[in-house]
Amino acid sequence: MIDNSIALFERAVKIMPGGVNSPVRAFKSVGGTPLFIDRAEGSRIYDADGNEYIDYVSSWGPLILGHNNAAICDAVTRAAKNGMSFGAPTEAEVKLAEKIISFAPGVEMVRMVNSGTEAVMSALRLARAYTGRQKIIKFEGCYHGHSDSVLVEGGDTLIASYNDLAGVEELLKKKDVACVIVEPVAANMGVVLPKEGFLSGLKELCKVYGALLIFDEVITGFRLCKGGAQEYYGVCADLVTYGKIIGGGMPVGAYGGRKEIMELVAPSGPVYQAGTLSGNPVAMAAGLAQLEALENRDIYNHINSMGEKLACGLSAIVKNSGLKACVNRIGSIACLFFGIESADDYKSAKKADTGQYARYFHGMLNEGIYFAPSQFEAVFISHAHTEKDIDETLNKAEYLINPRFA
Ligand code: HOZ
Repeated sequence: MIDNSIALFERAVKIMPGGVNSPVRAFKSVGGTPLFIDRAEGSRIYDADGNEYIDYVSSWGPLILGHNNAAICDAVTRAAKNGMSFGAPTEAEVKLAEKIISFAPGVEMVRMVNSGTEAVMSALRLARAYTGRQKIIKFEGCYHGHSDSVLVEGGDTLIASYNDLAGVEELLKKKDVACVIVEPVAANMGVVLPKEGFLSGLKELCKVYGALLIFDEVITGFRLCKGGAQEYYGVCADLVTYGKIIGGGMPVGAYGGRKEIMELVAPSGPVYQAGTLSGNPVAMAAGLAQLEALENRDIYNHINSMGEKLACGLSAIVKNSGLKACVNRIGSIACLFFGIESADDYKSAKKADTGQYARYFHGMLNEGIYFAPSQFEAVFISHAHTEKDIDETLNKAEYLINPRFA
């Protein structure tokens, strides 16, 4: 029974576009009524009708420690009691910046902003100023927020295919390019992993052609390991963008990189960028509490092994059922693609059977398992997910994905 969600959605569609504040939440690609969430704890979320679910959305990635983590909640409560926003510098932002710099290879300076969209928008502007060039290269299927340059094709935005170094070089040869921006692990076309040598190849090409390399680590930052994709793949980008992943659940973002580049940002340089809520003390407190917790390697051991258990279990289930499907996974991020045997770029990922995913999504939801309401999103495992959660999820998936399911 989801009567309260249905009633809330009816009210919401009258006053908000599509009834939501971010499109994927509207369940358009899977059909049905979006669940309105009331509260969450650990690995569980509870909807407005009191139904309980094991949550694999994890607020789209940032809740590495799970919902309502005690250390983060305490830090947020303490900070909020001291004032919600000052529009002035605080110790909290210095501490979080120091922590990010100590975790992220090659990042010598950071600027806090409020979202990944803002971080990317600002990093692109900075790359253009640094190189004196206008064009950017982005990859088909990679998502970098909703600013104009990264949503369009054409003009100053050149599109390459993920994992295709030759295609990138072609573009770099023809045009004066300011930067190449990439999700080091693509996680907005489902999950698509970089092939061996792809990220280091991009670094090399950028060096040869005088462009900057930007890693959008909104998803991978601090989740793959402390140093994010840069450390995981041993490739240092020139600039890195972060979003929700540094906020422990609060709205936040940041971009950073080498000092000589970052010093072009106002007020030390001419690239203007500002924001009243940038470095907000409550968001900084949440982010700092999360990053401090991530000093403990056991957290990564746990989320990665739970990720492996879930992904291997799902692979085995689809294999035994005779369905064509594949699971892409890295650490605690995964995606089950229906209808295809592999996905290594946007074109192959787009061939996935979205109808079959929708049936899987609703079947699992009915059983109390909340996966992302789109084939082209990811599963995120948190430190709060237990072996029991994963076993329960796999048992339910095994029951659902049988020969009749196809
Ligand atoms: N960019 C997120 C999906 N990849 C947005 C999801 C949301 O919060 O609705």
